[in-house]
Amino acid sequence: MSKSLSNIIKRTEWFRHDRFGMFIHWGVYSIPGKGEWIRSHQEISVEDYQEYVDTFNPTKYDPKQWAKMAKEAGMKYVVMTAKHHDGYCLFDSKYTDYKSTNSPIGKDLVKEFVEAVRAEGLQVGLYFSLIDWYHNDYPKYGDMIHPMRNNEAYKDESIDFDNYLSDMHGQIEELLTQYGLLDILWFDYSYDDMTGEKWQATKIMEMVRKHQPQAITDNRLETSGSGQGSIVTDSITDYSGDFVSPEQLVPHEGIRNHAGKFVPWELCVTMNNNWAYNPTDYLYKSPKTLIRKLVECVSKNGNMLLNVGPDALGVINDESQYILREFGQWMEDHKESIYGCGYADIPKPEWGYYTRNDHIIYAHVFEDPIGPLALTGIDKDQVESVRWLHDDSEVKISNSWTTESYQDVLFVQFGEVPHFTYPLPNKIDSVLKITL
Ligand code: H79
Repeated sequence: MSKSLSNIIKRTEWFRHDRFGMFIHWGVYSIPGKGEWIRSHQEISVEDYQEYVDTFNPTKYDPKQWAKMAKEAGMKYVVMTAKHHDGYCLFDSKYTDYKSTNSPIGKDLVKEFVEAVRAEGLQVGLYFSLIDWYHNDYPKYGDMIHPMRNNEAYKDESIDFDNYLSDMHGQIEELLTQYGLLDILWFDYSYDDMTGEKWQATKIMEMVRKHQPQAITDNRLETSGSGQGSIVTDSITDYSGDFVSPEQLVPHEGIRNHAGKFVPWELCVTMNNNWAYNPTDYLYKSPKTLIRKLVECVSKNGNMLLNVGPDALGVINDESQYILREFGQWMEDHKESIYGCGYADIPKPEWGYYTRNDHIIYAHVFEDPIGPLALTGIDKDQVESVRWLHDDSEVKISNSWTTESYQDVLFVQFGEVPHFTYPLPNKIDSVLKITL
């Protein structure tokens, strides 16, 4: 099974079109509310973590509500943590007792999730941790990140890593066979020598192709959120994945392969500074900042997967809901400049970003101009019309700056558009639709 970038490009067609998705980090760790790394950060033993496992009872779990919020925000796909590094499964795995069907809630939460997301007409994905801090046969002492990395009791422990792999593969196969069609498998993550064939990644991909040939995968069977992997090289492995997954960082010029061709990529990003629920973390990015980041990703041929961390009961907090609603309002008027759009192949203008869909260029104007605005890089003679995207009103092409040297530059002059009247509303950016 050899892979090429053109296969990847074909497989990811819907993904590159849709551009915007929701990430959900949720599990037993949502109870202490200090993020999903709590066991590692505080070096908590399995025994001490058990109180959360015993009390996990998300009585307000309503994935239909989550899916609705995602849809109303303009998101087109949703990816949830079926299992995070703590090893706790939100699905009914026969390879472990550490699962939600054994909790007070007693439900297969993944099953309800995938059904709810599909019912909203969205694509559905599952996050699966390659790392497992619960399994007996996962390396502990001396591992970079394991909660027991410093615990001498595990120093001379012998483990059967093949047994771990067999259970881990078994769980992946359960997800691939018991939850209907999956659009994305989001594996997380490779580090140190824990990468590629150490996970028996070829075998994992054979299972994926056998059961879910349409599913796309991230690149983390090979790398972490700061790596790119073989997808950008001229020797793409079977387990390169279909997209690069930069974590908490927007690549400064998109992501291209060795030959200069763009590869699919997806920024995953938190609203505050935690993936899973942490009510003491108030450092939310503003809706305006996040909307601009989505635009920036699209302008560089990338996607954005925006995270929410519901609380232990399953409730998405007010701050996150507010951000989602602001996205929804902006997307209602401007989605045409996001879906199906990508890199415009025009140098970035100093006032914002261009996105493009074929013969239509969208100018995302981040600044209030004084006088005429230069739509730099666009051939004046090719322009058929310039309109505001939100109301289709015409924008005047300006003749107010016509010295010799600027005759070829396309200028527009904004009139009395509401965006620029006093008092300035806290409005997110408007978009010009330039038809060639
Ligand atoms: O699921 C989310 C994270 O839990 C997981 N990937 C996203 C999608 C993830 N978080 N961090 N990482 C993966 C990379 C790990 C970075 C580390 Fe560290 C730096 C591990 C050790 C040093 C961060 C800082 C975690 C511990 C200290």
